[in-house]
Amino acid sequence: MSLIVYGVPLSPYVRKVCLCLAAKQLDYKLEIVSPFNQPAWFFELNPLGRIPALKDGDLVLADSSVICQYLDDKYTGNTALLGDTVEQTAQVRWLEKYADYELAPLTTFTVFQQRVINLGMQKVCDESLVKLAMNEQLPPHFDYLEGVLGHNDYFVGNALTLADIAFASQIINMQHAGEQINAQRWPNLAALFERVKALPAMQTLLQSEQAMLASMQ
Ligand SMILES: N[C@@H](CCC(=O)N[C@@H](CS)C(=O)NCC(=O)O)C(=O)O
Repeated sequence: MSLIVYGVPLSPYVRKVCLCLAAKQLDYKLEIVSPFNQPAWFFELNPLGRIPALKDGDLVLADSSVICQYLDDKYTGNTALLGDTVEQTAQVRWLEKYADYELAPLTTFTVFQQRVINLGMQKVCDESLVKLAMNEQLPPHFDYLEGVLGHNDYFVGNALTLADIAFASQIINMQHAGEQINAQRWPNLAALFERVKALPAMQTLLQSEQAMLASMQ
């Protein structure tokens, strides 16, 4: 198999890459590299030590955005994950960045970090940080994204794109930490999340993630 993803299933960025690979119907192998204890050889693939990295034959890439855009460019096949027009592609990139850089610090690096990683490592969970993220910091982002989505089924071009995948990948971490998008306040966003979560590829990933979460308790 020529496609290898390096990382762990609970990383939202690894999840994003795996969902893109599945949408492209590409087979791949996931080689486990922990972001907390990377082996020395991994720094040859990514000098920053961050997961995910991808190997496609001789090509090595790091950063989930770069990887997903490469996959979309290289394996044009059945689905265009970055939209059908230049304008759509720009919108997808913006929303992907928004998820990766505005949601991630809260959904993953605060809520998930405190409730799941810290507790799994026998460290203290600072609930005040979780509450601040859920009650004050995330709502303006959800307001914005609810407005962008409107009553559409997906963020861009009414088809599944990397924008939806990146968004849902972050919300999954929040959900693993026991939190939900309030469906009364953000009904369209909550429905989008359920739509992406129902994808067979996501369901398959979630099964192995649940097993991993259970083993951490
Ligand atoms: N912008 C990067 C972010 C990747 C990232 O932050 N990964 C985390 C795990 S979720 C990591 O590897 N952290 C370890 C470190 O920074 O040393 C991407 O999209 O791939």
